[in-house]
Amino acid sequence: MLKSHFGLIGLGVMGENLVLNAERNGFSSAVYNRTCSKTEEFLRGRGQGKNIQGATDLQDFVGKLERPRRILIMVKAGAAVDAVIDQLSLFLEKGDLLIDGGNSDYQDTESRVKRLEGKNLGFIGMGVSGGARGALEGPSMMPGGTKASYLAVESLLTRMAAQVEDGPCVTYIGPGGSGHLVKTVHNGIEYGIEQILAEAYDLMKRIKGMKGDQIADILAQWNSTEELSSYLVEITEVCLRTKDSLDGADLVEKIMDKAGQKGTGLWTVVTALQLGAAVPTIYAALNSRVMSSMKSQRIAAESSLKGPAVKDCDLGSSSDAMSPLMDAVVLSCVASYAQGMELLRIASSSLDYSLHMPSIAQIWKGGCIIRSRLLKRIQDAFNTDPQPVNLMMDSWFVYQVNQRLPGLMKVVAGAAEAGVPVPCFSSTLDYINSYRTGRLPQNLVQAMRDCFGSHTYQRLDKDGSFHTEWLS
Ligand code: NBP
Repeated sequence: MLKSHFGLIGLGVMGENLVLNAERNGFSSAVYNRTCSKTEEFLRGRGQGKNIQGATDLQDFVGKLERPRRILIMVKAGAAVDAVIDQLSLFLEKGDLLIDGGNSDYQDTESRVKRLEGKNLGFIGMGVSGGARGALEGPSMMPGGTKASYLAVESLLTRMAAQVEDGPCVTYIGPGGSGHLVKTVHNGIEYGIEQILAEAYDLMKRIKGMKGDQIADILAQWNSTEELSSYLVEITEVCLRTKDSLDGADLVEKIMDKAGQKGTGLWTVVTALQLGAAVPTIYAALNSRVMSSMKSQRIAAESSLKGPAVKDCDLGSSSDAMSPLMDAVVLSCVASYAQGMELLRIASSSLDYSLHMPSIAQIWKGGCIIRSRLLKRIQDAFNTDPQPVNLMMDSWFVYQVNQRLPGLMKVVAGAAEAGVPVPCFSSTLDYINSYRTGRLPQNLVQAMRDCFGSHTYQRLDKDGSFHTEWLS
């Protein structure tokens, strides 16, 4: 049998769809999965009649690939990736190239790139976004590693990727673990937008008493606007319209209100804290998932900790697309992107990644979970100024903030009076209010620190470090 162009290890949801994508684009493929029965099942099912051959062990798999070998690893992130690399390395030869397409920690990727490039093997750490469907039809891909390794797989990746008006949704991200860092931050932004839409749903449901279809109608209106047209708004509308086949009621109302928060969302926040980047909207989304997991405590507290009775407030009406609520959603989404981009800008400089911000916005415009029309505005902003201090200072975004801030304030105030939690909306409001305040109260924090710990402080009116004997 002829040797295959491309190899894939890990026939999970993503691997299966990615190999079908590669094959459809003209790359004959070989596949291997730790549990052999899955490989057989795949070849008898979706892989049947395709230019895809199966392998029973890693030596057999490597032997089926043309040289230099190009192998995509799609297994669970963490120890499984190292296990696969270690076993596979025994059979690889100089010039062969591995791509880890899972959601790996960018610091693990940093060390894998060094370890494998040191053995004359190429290694790319690549974020892949788009879920099962994106993997099959065209995902957004974020490959990092050496430029030489990227060039060796560029034609494969550009053909597999989603396409938008200005090109494929893949580009060389940068050295080391940069591809996985960018994917991590992509997922942090995704956490933010998901929570923002959940808060909007909760307010419409609890304060206005709206049902799934009525809320979905509002989302359909939002999805037709430049500011909110996006994949996540689109699928949220679908989720809200879906009925339970058992009784025809809204299916979302039957789903347990608990969400996990390990992996990329957590890493986004930890990395931001380590690098000194402010990501309060994204952090609020992560924290909301933590709070959601305390289901039994929340049920117990419901009867003891008394808040106000839920009462009406001005969220707008269906005839104006719930205008103040839309303002809150738009500004919170803008804040999620702005915070994620700011984190990437700071990481790029701290880690020497030389990230090209307009290209990152460009490859997120299609294929991935956070794709949206807003990303065109973000791309334009970074094309105008590749290193803006903050996306919100671009003229189009300045206009959005100034127009929509009163709406966001109204919604946060109304939610507070009604006792309904809106962590992303309120964090966004604090973020914007802090960012636009020339003098914050940290002068008093510095005074306290000097008072109890002689930490010294700086003055506005003269240079140097100062200490006062506050308690004498
Ligand atoms: P999973 O994350 O569920 O991983 C399943 C695959 O990992 C199977 O092929 C399994 O083999 C293999 N595997 C495991 Br688990 N431990 C292994 C080990 N020690 N050695 C060899 N193989 C091992 O699959 P997935 O959802 O397709 O995700 C793959 C990667 O892509 C993950 O890092 C994920 O975070 C990332 N990702 C997922 C999505 C998504 O929407 N699902 C999107 C973007 C990225 P087995 O069959 O023998 O158990």
